[in-house]
Amino acid sequence: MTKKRPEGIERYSAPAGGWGALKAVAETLARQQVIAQGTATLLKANQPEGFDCPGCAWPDPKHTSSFEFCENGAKAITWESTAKRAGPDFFASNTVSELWRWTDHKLEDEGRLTHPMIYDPDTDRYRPIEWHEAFALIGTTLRALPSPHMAEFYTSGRASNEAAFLFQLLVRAYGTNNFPDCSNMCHEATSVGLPHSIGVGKGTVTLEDFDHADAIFSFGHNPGTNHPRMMTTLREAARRGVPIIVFNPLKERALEDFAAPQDPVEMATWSSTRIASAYHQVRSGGDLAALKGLMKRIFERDDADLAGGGPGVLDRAFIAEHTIGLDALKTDIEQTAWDDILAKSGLSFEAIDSAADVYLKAKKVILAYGMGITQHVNGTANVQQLANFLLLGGHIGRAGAGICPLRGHSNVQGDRTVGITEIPNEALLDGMEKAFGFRPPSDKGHNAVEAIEAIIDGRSKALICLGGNLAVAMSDPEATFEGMRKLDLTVHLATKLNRSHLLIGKTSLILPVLGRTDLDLQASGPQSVTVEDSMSMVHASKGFLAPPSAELKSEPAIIAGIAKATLGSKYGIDWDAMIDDYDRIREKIEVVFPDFHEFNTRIRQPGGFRLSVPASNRQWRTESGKAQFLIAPGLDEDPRLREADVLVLTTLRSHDQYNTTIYSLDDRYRGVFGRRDVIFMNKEDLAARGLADGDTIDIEGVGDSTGKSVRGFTAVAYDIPQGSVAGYYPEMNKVIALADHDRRSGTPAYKGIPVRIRDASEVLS
Ligand SMILES: Nc1nc2c(c(=O)[nH]1)N[C@H]1C(S)=C(S)[C@@H](COP(=O)(O)OP(=O)(O)OC[C@H]3O[C@@H](n4cnc5c(=O)[nH]c(N)nc54)[C@H](O)[C@@H]3O)O[C@H]1N2
Ligand SMILES: Nc1nc2c(c(=O)[nH]1)N[C@H]1C(S)=C(S)[C@@H](COP(=O)(O)OP(=O)(O)OC[C@H]3O[C@@H](n4cnc5c(=O)[nH]c(N)nc54)[C@H](O)[C@@H]3O)O[C@H]1N2
Ligand SMILES: [Mo]
Repeated sequence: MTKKRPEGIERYSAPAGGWGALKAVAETLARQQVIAQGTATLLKANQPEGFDCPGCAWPDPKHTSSFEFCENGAKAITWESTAKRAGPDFFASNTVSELWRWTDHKLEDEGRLTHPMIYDPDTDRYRPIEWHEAFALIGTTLRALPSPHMAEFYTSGRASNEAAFLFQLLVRAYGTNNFPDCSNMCHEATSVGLPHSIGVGKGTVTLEDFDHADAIFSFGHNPGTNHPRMMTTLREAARRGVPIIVFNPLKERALEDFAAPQDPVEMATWSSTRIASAYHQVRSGGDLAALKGLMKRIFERDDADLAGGGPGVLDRAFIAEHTIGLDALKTDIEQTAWDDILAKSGLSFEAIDSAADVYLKAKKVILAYGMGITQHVNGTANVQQLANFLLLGGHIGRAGAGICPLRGHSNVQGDRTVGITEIPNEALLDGMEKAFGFRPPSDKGHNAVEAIEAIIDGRSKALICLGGNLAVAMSDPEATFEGMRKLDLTVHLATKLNRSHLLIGKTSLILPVLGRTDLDLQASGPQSVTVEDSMSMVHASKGFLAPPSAELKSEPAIIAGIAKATLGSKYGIDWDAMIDDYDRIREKIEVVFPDFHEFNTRIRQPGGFRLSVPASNRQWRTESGKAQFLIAPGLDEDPRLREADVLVLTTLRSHDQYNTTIYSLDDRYRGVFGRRDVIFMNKEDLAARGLADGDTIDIEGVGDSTGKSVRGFTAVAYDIPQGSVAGYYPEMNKVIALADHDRRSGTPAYKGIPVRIRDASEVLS
């Protein structure tokens, strides 16, 4: 007799994709009441004359072919192009205190924001305000601050290059580098780690490289949900017989087995393609050990080959010409014992050996990675070890090979490129001076964690958010919420209502923006914006839907409005001209960042253009002028993990969510339906605590996160390595302290939080 599973928990054994994905899209269209225009909207995604899909940063084949079917892209698009509206009537009938009790899903599901709104303390409601009054209020408050460093300017990665560039211009002209951005919570470990390794903080591969790779390594990402169009690429590679080696604690369905909804044969025959040729369930936080194991095996094989009179297995010509640091790396790896590698990674010697074997047989290796690598206290070290691994075989800077960080938001990479950074370099400052005639401040500003700390301490008094849901995305929401409620000014440029907007300061404003799909009409006619994908391709995006309300403004127009009210004629910047015609913004981008030369011409070519990535051509812009093998001594990610009874919590996105946006409570491929209050656990870990599948549990943070907890969740027996547990983001953020972050990049350690788990009936100490 099979035991009854907890409510809403089932086993999903079909391939990912397939008919289930098509059904999900139909349901999404219906729920968002966009059936008539919805299909037409979807067909304009990622077309030469269409808009860029806001779902993820995976490139499309030159943005010239028909849109690849993508269930989660469809969800992102319909969520934005919904017929539902949250207008003045809605705000008049709900107090902020009432709205606070709504779920995150319900807040956003009310629909698109239609009017600029200001909080009225007398009624505890948001009420409409005229745009010019809103701008004046923001300008007056910002000017009244004793120092520009007392304001924080957050960017979420949907903002276009044009919006982000104007935002950094406003902020630098105002006088600070306080640029917390979503990248600080995401791929910051890449931005900090890779420049030392290979001289650039971006990926080196293009989509075409995947056609030529003969081995693909995948670390810590879940493309079936988060980069679904990557599945087309992985599927093609798998069908060509390319080994795909996955390192992930969870058996993500799409990485195992995938049915392509565009493939008539697979759809008609209910067949599918096996994706991973080998699936290694590394322990959460065990990647450093796994990578050192892989490299140890490569060095051992190299030594053996040399001893036998062979040439060795490393790419010695490449290493000699292009790298430094090999000997130090080898010493470090040799000092790392196999026993420790196996214990920390949770993998067998045979598993590591077989993966090393695939690597050594391949001539061209691509390594793709996501949040499973970056969101750890040693995220930067993880990223640098990935680079070491590739450099041993010369797999960077040649066709068919390279490193492929999977960026998150659709333009998070572009926002960084056009100046959203708390640490401006000389080139950026010089460029700004050349373009606008003033030299911006050079002192380091706040990243996301530092901004929240400053807000909590009362050192920062104003927060302006270009999109996003910072308070919910960040660790330790309770402390973050309390801090934000002490602000003098909160301003949110947003498409939809979320919890961050309900954290009321002395003055609080919500400013509704046009989205990607909306027509953006300015004085010179309809405007395009530009975005950069994970592979450094820049292309245009042009919305075409009638905006949800005539009151909406574009992000660039709102930023210009704030700028004029705050800065007046300071530095003689012609904000109006840039809004009348976004070509004028792009002309300035080109002056600041010469890589964008002939920007307005090249962006009009179908497919756009690729920004230069020097490492792709084996030009290394590092301190030494070479690619650098870098060491990360030891293996212990975190000594707290050695304490008794401690498990490592990793936090995940469900299939039906976009970051803090929760589309529904289902997570189809993991077999979870109608709920998110679950923790996936290994059955041995359950048994060791006297727990069973379905028991109610409490989760409490350890170390920096001591005192943070979540109670009353349900334990679910799951295929996950012993010692690792998983729960959903953002629910689990309550267990994570702000101090729990990568020591070098500040990226919160969302994937490696030490916790204790107990039966909810036991009183926690
Ligand atoms: N539909 C949809 N698309 C999205 C998003 C979304 O929320 N929804 N978010 C966007 C954003 S901002 C981002 S950053 C990306 C995120 O894309 P991913 O990086 O795929 O995001 P996560 O859900 O955080 O999943 C990380 C994966 O890492 C695995 N993992 C967890 N811990 C570890 C570990 O210690 N080691 C290893 N090797 N693996 C581990 C998990 O099992 C999971 O498969 O997606 C973008 N695209
Ligand atoms: N525990 C845990 N926490 C995490 C993570 C994790 O894996 N685990 N992941 C982290 C990562 S990778 C990221 S990137 C952050 C995400 O952090 P954010 O980027 O701050 O969060 P989102 O949920 O993407 O923001 C959603 C809101 O953006 C607004 N929005 C949507 N489209 C637009 C638009 O076109 N313009 C404007 N102005 N606003 C728009 C809507 O109002 C919507 O409510 O979360 C981080 N937090
Ligand atoms: Mo992200």
